[in-house]
Amino acid sequence: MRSFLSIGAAASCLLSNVVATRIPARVGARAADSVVKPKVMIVSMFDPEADVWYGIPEFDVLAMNITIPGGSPLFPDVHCTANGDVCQYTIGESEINAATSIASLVRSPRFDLTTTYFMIAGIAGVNPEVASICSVTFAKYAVQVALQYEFSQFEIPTNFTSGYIPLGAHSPQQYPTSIYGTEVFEFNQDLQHWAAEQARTASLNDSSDAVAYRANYGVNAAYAAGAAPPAVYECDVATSDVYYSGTILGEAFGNFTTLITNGSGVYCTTAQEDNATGEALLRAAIDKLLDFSRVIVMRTASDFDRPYPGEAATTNLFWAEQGAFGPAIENIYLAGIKVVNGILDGWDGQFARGMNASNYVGDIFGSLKGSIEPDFGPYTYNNNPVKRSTKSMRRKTMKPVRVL
Ligand SMILES: *[C@@H]1O[C@H](CO)[C@@H](O)[C@H](O)[C@H]1NC(C)=O
Ligand SMILES: *[C@@H]1O[C@H](CO)[C@@H](O)[C@H](O)[C@H]1NC(C)=O
Ligand SMILES: *[C@@H]1O[C@H](CO)[C@@H](O)[C@H](O)[C@H]1NC(C)=O
Ligand SMILES: *[C@@H]1O[C@H](CO)[C@@H](O)[C@H](O)[C@H]1NC(C)=O
Ligand SMILES: *[C@@H]1O[C@H](CO)[C@@H](O)[C@H](O)[C@H]1NC(C)=O
Ligand SMILES: *[C@@H]1O[C@H](CO)[C@@H](O)[C@H](O)[C@H]1NC(C)=O
Ligand SMILES: *[C@H]1O[C@H](CO)[C@@H](O)[C@H](O)[C@H]1NC(C)=O
Repeated sequence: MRSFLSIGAAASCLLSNVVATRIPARVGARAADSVVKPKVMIVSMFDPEADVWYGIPEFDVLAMNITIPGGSPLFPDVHCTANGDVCQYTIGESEINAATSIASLVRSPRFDLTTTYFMIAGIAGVNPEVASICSVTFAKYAVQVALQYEFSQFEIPTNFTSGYIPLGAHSPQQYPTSIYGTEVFEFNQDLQHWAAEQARTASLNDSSDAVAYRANYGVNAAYAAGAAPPAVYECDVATSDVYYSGTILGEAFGNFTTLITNGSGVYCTTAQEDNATGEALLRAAIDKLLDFSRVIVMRTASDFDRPYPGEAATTNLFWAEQGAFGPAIENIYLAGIKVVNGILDGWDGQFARGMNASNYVGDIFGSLKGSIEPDFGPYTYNNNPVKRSTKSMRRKTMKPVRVL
């Protein structure tokens, strides 16, 4: 691993070709460090997701490496094109790595992210009720599904549908009464629609093993989408450090997604980071370091979250040759490049200004104080239910939350 100093020296040599997107260092930044203002920041979680962006014909993100103090020891550098327009950052897997890496990035003096589009681009498990393996999905919601009570399967009351119970509730179907703030994030739906449209122009990768495996799901009409060829979907992502698998937990977390989004979320993919990434981005957005309406969450489907009828859950997770990992990785690039190029090509006409969301964007607390009210959440904090109907009321009631 290279030290921060040597990277800084290397970067300042590279930076001698001054480019339009670079602006003078902010007060407080090291004199030798110039500030990079990316148009797009691609966020990967581990090597295979990152590698698809290296050695591609469209741009070279390995032209400039910038070490981020506080980043994952495995992935110390943000990688950028020479002109700083496109960067790629690997944040590490699971919630703690994701939150810590993003929190470090958004407060790095080496970057101005105020107009940057963040494209979270990773693989995920997929719900066969909504989509098939190798598909590409864009989320409106990210839901932290395992932020709940849990009993061992040996102690679950016989009348409970799963061992997970929302915090502060007394049964699985009850709405939580204790809200931490990271349960749900809602992203810009206009940007989600636009990104999905771009991705639909891509021709997606698939494999013969995946074709054979998904056909098994066709015997259950509820899994018709799981048996269909890969496509681009707009549906929501679950976040859980626990890599859960099987029909019962898939349904339980699907139910929780429905519950916590007041019926508007559709659980389709499961991964280990997006709510953590979302929270770190949201906190930076509160401090005006970035624009939360410029976040895209793209997940490609690398495996089914549950077995097909008749198959053991363990077979689906451990032993089956689903054949979707390679195509899902490939599809991050095939679909994602359309989104990145769309932003770059449309920068001057539209994307520099931003794309206003016609839906609420932000967290369950309404922390961003936008003009649109949250369409989910009970707005409770520390078990104190807070009724809000007006903006002025929200300001008052949200204040204690923001100082924490
Ligand atoms: C940036 O880092 C990658 C490895 O992570 C390396 O292959 C590449 O050469 C580096 N680029 C520069 C300009 O040093
Ligand atoms: C389960 O049964 C217990 C005891 O009869 C009851 O108190 C509880 O409400 C039931 N829970 C559900 C989810 O039905
Ligand atoms: C998927 O990608 C692999 C590896 O690049 C390639 O060999 C295969 O032909 C592609 N298949 C389709 C259906 O695009
Ligand atoms: C999911 O919700 C449905 C409808 O309320 C219910 O019938 C089902 O048992 C739930 N499944 C789980 C695993 O909680
Ligand atoms: C977004 O909305 C704001 C306030 O309603 C408006 O001033 C701005 O021009 C809009 N921006 C775009 C790109 O439409
Ligand atoms: C969401 O559902 C909860 C629980 O039913 C309710 O308290 C809350 O008011 C709902 N929120 C919205 C925005 O409808
Ligand atoms: C957390 O994940 C849930 C489900 O995937 C999603 O609806 C919510 O928007 C996410 N929150 C953030 C802050 O990303």
